[in-house]
Amino acid sequence: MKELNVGLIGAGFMGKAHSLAYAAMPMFFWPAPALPVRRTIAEATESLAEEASRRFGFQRYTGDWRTVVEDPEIDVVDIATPNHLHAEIAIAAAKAGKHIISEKPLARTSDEARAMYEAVTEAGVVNMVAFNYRRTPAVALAKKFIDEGAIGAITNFRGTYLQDWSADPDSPLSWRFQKAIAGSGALGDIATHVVDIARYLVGDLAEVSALLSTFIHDRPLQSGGADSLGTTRGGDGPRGPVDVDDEVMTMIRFTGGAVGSIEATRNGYGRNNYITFEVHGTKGSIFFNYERRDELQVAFADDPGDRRGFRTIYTGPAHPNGSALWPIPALGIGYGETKIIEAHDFFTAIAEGSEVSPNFRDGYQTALIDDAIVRSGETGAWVRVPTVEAPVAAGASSSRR
Ligand code: NAI
Ligand code: SOE
Repeated sequence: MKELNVGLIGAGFMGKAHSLAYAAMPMFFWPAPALPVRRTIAEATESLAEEASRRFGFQRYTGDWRTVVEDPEIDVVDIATPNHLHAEIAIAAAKAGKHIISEKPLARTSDEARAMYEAVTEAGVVNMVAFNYRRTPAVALAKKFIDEGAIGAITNFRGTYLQDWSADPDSPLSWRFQKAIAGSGALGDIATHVVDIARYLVGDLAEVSALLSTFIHDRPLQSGGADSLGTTRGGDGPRGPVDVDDEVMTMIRFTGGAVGSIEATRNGYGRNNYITFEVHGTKGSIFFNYERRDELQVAFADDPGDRRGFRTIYTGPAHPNGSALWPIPALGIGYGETKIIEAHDFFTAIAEGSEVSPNFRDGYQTALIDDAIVRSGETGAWVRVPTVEAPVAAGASSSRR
């Protein structure tokens, strides 16, 4: 079985999730498309990298990500750093001929995302952006129902991503509140996942009308590399400015004519990872809530009147990727499984020399939507979303699945 050497850059929350996925992927998907070898891990310093290599099972470590990109033995570069490093690392990795998976958002701005898309297109390497929520089996099942016409022509998509980890004004000023590092706030961090799901399920967006707000204007400075995601309190120490949005709400119009809305906040007490979507069609509706991620609710117009309403399907072996996961519906999947499926699909594309989705073209298209949302928030006007042109070289077209 072919082995692929992985160089992972960034050993925080996503470093953990991706390492777990590389270790576990062949245990779930067997025979594996190729075996991931956890070769080298890079962190901001050599000592962080050394510790991460022991924790996450990597053979080598480095305090300089360029070592990974320049190593001829590395096949795959995995970018799990804060957003400001995605473009520089991905462009260098593409030039070095590496296959690349980058965490979301692909970049801070659509200009950066375009440069990344052009670099992988030019290099012809397999590329993926890690919008893993679409790999939740219930979300893929929603896609299957929609593609089969089970709920008819789509008229409305309502999506939310609500969290509360930063609702406390004394939770620390992580990199996620700094425009120079993150690019934007709730928009790029979490709304962008829902934008990806909206595109996956319904199609491309034509225009947006948005409102972005910031309610907490400064926060206590945070020490240490990895984001504490609100698990620590800053206390009375020095504070720094928040220069990104706390909250985003946007109306959307799809190119196919459907309408809808997307909302996101990280300050909604009581909501934790409340990714929801409700899709209405001419023949039925679908509802999903990630906090109950094994369930998909469906309602069909042709159900008899005395029993019409939402019914719950528990995902299991009969559903997308289900046969690789657990043998009985409702045994339950976790966040980790979405990353395992993501790693499987990425490695399959490398092994087969095919494309995977969402790829950098999708990440660039999503960045164009995010930029349009920002512009609409600034001007108060509806803003049209440009469409990414067809690929200019082999290996870059978007094939959604
Ligand atoms: P984190 O703050 O937990 O970890 C980032 C790590 O990168 C830290 O350990 C930091 O020391 C390291 N780092 C910083 N500069 C570096 C450098 N020059 N070289 C090597 N390592 C460096 O952040 P987290 O939550 O892991 O986020 C990383 C990326 O993943 C972000 O783009 C974020 O948006 C994305 N993300 C995606 C999620 C998803 O569900 N797909 C979930 C969480 C984050
Ligand atoms: C914080 O809001 C965060 O870690 C996001 O960065 C991720 O993308 C999301 O999946 C979980 O929450």
